Amino acid sequence: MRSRYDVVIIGGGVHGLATAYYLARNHGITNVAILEKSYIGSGGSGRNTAIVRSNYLTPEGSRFYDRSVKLYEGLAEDLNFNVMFEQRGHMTLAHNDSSLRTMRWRAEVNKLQGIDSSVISPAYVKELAPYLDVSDHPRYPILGALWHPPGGIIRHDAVVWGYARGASALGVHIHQETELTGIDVDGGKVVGVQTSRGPIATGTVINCTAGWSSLIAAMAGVRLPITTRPLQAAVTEPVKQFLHPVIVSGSLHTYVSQTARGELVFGASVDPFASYSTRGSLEFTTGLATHVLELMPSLTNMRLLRQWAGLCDMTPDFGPIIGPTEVDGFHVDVGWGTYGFKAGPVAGESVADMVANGRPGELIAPFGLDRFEKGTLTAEKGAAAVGH
Ligand code: PYC
Repeated sequence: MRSRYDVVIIGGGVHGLATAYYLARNHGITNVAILEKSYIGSGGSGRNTAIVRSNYLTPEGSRFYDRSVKLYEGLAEDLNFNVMFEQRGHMTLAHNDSSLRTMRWRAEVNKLQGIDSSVISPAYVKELAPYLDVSDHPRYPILGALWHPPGGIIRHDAVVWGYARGASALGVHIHQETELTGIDVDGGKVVGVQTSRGPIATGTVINCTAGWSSLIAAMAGVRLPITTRPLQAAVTEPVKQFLHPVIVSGSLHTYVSQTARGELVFGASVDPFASYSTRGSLEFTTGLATHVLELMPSLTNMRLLRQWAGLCDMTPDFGPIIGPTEVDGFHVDVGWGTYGFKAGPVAGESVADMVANGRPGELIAPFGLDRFEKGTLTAEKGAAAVGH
């Protein structure tokens, strides 16, 4: 570990690693350290359900996440690392008139941004996902769906390892098992950090964490409007391929995809309480099973193998907080709620750009911390995979 770095990034997940990679590759800034208190990808980047999409509700959200989809499309080639991105299509089911209306709204916003999204009929839903119950007698009938062909799934660990290898090859130092213990601020400006392995002098610190982002910001004296909630997920035993697209049901609080290995990966809404726990609960499993069987009754004999939780930093408007803070040199890339993994590449690219150029670019300008004072909130809740 050097005694001084030009940039210190807190968090060795996809956001921190991508930021370091683009700082080095796009801007030649290589005297960069990433501090990770555990191992790379041990937080949200290794706990999410690996879904990538850009079918958001607001123009600024759709535009932003679409850049991420584009970066994900070229990532294997860019990093020379097989990230196994499979654009199988992303289908959000509408079980009532009001969700159908939101799906139409999202489809129109998406189309205006040049994003492939449209509302499809129950017959086409059945064609794309034959195991779904599209009869008219379920408790939650399928009235249609938002269909987004560029969406899909990716190998999230490979994304982490690919960015880490790319950044490291360009000279970035990745310090695992190195915990941030303090941020030194003098006269309103960052001058260094304290770590479990000693102090580092620096004029630029970027908070790229999830789960602990508000506690880390507090070390610099910055308050963030964030509450942290667990989000649980589970995986089944592997079975023969039968489910091609990613299926989302907001009303049933669940989403499911099938990995290349054949396992079904399920997720749900965030837990209804603030916590830093990453353990699964029986309540989640029983709720999940009930909802999944309403969608696909034929799964009744499948067995769950594992369940776990990740931590989601929820903001009042479901938009992230990216940009400078009132402390000179202390930047944040936080507050991703349940959207963090899919934003990794574009957040990394944009934050690197902001640090190199000294101001936030167009794509991230709507997501500044000052919006909570100005009242210019982003309203991205309607694009959540499931209701929260
Ligand atoms: O927004 O697509 C999503 C999502 C899936 C799991 C968590 N968030």
